[in-house]
Parts: sequence; structure tokens; C-alpha cells
Amino acid sequence: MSKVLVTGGAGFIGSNLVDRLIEDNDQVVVVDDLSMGLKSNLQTSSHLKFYEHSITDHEFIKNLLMTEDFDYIYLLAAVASVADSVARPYETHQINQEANIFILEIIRKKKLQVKKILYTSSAAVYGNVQDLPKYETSLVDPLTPYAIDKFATERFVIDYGKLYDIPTVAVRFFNVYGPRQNPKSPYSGVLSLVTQSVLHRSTFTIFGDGEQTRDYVYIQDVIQALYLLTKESDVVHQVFNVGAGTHTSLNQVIQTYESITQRELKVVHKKERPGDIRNSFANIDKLRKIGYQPRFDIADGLKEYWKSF
Ligand code: UD2
Repeated sequence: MSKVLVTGGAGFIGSNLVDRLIEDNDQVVVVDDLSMGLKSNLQTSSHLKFYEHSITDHEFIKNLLMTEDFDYIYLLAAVASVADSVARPYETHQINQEANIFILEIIRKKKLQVKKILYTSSAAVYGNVQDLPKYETSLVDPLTPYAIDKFATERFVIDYGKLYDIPTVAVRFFNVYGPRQNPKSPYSGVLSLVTQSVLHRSTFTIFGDGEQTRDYVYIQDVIQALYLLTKESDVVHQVFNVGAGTHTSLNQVIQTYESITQRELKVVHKKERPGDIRNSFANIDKLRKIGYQPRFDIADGLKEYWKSF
């Protein structure tokens, strides 16, 4: 049984991770200010302690780290919306970068012994550079406060680890989808929006021709990757792409969904979203080398997702 801290544990990815940790009998502490996450995403369990708190509260974070003896720390708390980071660059920076560095700093100063700290970055760091697939060594071009903070923090986490001998690792998520992805915001992941439209038989808007592709990776594959990266003690001070390693167009997604659900989706086309990238997909060889095998292709993932409603 391990003691695990998940910041942002009430969010989409965090809460799915928490479920898996509890299933494995771990003792889990979640810190989430519920700005994006939902309390209802969390199960009630004697294995779970929940703090509705911002990670930017230094006193709180310091006390927490000093009183609990965490084996593993997953840093998922973030302002996850790019648009929000553009509207509030300074505040999002406090959350997406500064608060995470503060956690590292406490661990360094107090010489806390952790088995692994995992930081969650994003494919957004690659920006608009078009050569595909994206390797971890590909050129980065972070274009928004969100992407800049993600990239800078990922470097901090890795280099802090190297400099002060703290076992850290970072991941770059591609387009994660699955149960509990919140479809409420217009900036929600497209698959949660498509799902809502199929569910409510409402019209779905495709921006552009629908031929844009993404590396859609199902949440359970993401959990598999997070597990491998934390449990493999030799894997430190590196960054890993987390994707399915394939790319699918929006039109293909819709066709696949229609055949799974036997429902026809009404669509309208609008102009391409400004700044949208055309294609994106991950090279996941590095992750495969430590044993990762995506188990859900887009059809399997959508089937599972659909079953959750
Ligand atoms: C993702 C992230 C974004 C940023 C970017 C970096 C999400 C929600 N977005 O954007 O924050 O990190 O990666 O590369 O995680 N689309 C429609 N109709 C809709 C919504 C979307 O056609 O109602 C299109 C959209 O124009 C895009 C594609 O679907 O071409 C995927 O959109 P997305 O927002 O899910 O993901 P992405 O990769 O553009």
C-alpha cells in the first residue's frame, strides 16, 4: 500500500487515476479547488482524503507535504483551458507553474523522500510545427501562456530532479477522452462534445472540413502510462508522449460513433477555428519501451465511453 497525492484529483484524468489507485489499495489524498473538477467525480472511500483547496496556498501545501509521507505525487492540477490562460495569463501561471515549483522546493528543502513525482504536460508544447509524428525530441513551439507554462514546468520538474536528486518524470498528453470529461465548456475536448450531441441528438458543429486529425487516447490507456512511469523506479528525469500513436480524423470519429450507437449525428460546418492545428499525433516508442501498449483503438475507446452513459 502506497501513500499517494493527486493534485487536481477531482478532474477528468485525476479522478479516473484516483479510482485505479484505490482499487490497488493505495491511500490517496486529493487536493482540488473544484474550479474545473467535480466533487461528484470522487468516490467515498476510507482510502481517500479530499481537500477542497488551491495548490497555490503555500502554507497548506507545505503542511500537507510535511505531515503526510507521500510515496508518489501526481501533479495534475492546472487551469486546463488554453483560452482561460490567454484571458488570465498571470493567474494561470501561478497555478500551472509556480505552485508546482513550490511543491518541488518543499521536497528539496525538507529532504522529503518520494518514490516518484509525475508532472502532466501537454502536446500543446509542440505548437504549430507540422512535422509528424511528434517525438519527445521534436522542436517545441509553445504559443500560449498555457503551453509556455506547461513546457517550462516540465523542464523545471526534470531538471530539479536531476540537480537535487529527486525522482521526477513528465508526460505530454495528446487528446485524452473518456468518462468524466466535462463537456460544459466550449473548449472541452471534441470527443466529449460529440458524445453530448449523440446523446441528446443535438446538432454538432464541425469547425472546418472535419479532416483534421488528432491522436485520441482513451483514459484507461493514459492511466496505464501513468502507472508504468511512476512504478518503474529507473525511469526518471525524462519526458514521455502519451497518446495512442495513431491519428484519426473528426469525420472518422463521427462515422465510428454512428455505427457504434446506430444513431445518425446531425452536423453543421463552420469556419475553421483560428489557430487550430491541422494534424497531430504522437510517436510513442519511448513509452512502449517501458512496456506501454495502448489497448483501446478509437472504436474500442468510443464503445467504452458510450457504455458509461
Ligand atoms: C487541444 C487542447 C487545447 C490545446 C491543443 C494543443 C483540449 C480541449 N484542447 O486542442 O487546449 O492544448 O490541444 O494542440 O484539450 N472541433 C470541432 N467542433 C467542436 C470542437 C472542436 O470541430 O465543437 C475541432 C477543433 O476545431 C479541432 C478538433 O476538433 O480541429 C479537436 O479539437 P479539441 O479542442 O478537442 O483539441 P485540440 O487538439 O484542437
